[in-house]
Amino acid sequence: MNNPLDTHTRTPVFGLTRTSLRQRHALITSDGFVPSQYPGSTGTTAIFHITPAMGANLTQATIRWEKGATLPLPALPGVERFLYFTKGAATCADHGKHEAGSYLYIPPGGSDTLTANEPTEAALFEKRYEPLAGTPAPSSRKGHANEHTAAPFLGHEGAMLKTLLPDEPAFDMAVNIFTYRPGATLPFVETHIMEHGLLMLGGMGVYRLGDDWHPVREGDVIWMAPYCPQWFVAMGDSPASYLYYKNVSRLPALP
Ligand code: UGY
Ligand code: MN
Repeated sequence: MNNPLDTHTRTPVFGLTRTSLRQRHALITSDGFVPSQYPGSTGTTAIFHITPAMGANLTQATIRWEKGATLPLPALPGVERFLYFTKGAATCADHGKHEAGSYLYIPPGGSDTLTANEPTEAALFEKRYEPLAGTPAPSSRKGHANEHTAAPFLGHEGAMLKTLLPDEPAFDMAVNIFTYRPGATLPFVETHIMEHGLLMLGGMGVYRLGDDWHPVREGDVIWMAPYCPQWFVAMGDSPASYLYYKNVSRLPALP
């Protein structure tokens, strides 16, 4: 019998969901995902989880391609994109082949067309690039999460952090993977100017968002606006990991 509290499987649950939308943070769970056709493509859908329509400064989406379908990413002046592949395999016209665990950074104004070699899924982060006077914008980057070494976060061996993009002034975004052993925590409640878009890659735990505590697990999406107090504890029998975006290396806007 289906668990009546299970919101992961679209069991009828009498109007219940773990999804929670607040002014400064959101948890969006897969039972409520609604895909739309990706403009300019057949066989490709997008679920836009986080967008400026909710007050965010980024877009975070899940893109799904059928085998043979293409995802057009046209050049948009000043817009940068980061794709992290979670399933399948795709070939990019300009940036080679990708598989689960690999990533592609397309710099401001860049473009590509990605064709799926099998059913494929990727997380997409998109934002308007903030230029830095005297520093040229970055060039494209690609790689695989396995090529990066995780380091203890602030010396905590239970919370291991991989940074996928170079920590260089040209980059105004970071995309990282955090992996926690069960019971490990984000060492303190962070409150910072940087914004986050986050995808739970595996495992489970409890996320503190503002003054709310949410049970979270694989597939969940979280938005944290600037200054949203945040904390996490991993639970269960296996490690919990999440992919997350943050804006970095720029001064706050002045009024
Ligand atoms: O990079 C970060 O701000 C990270 N420690 N935040 C988070 O995991 N919520
Ligand atoms: Mn943070």
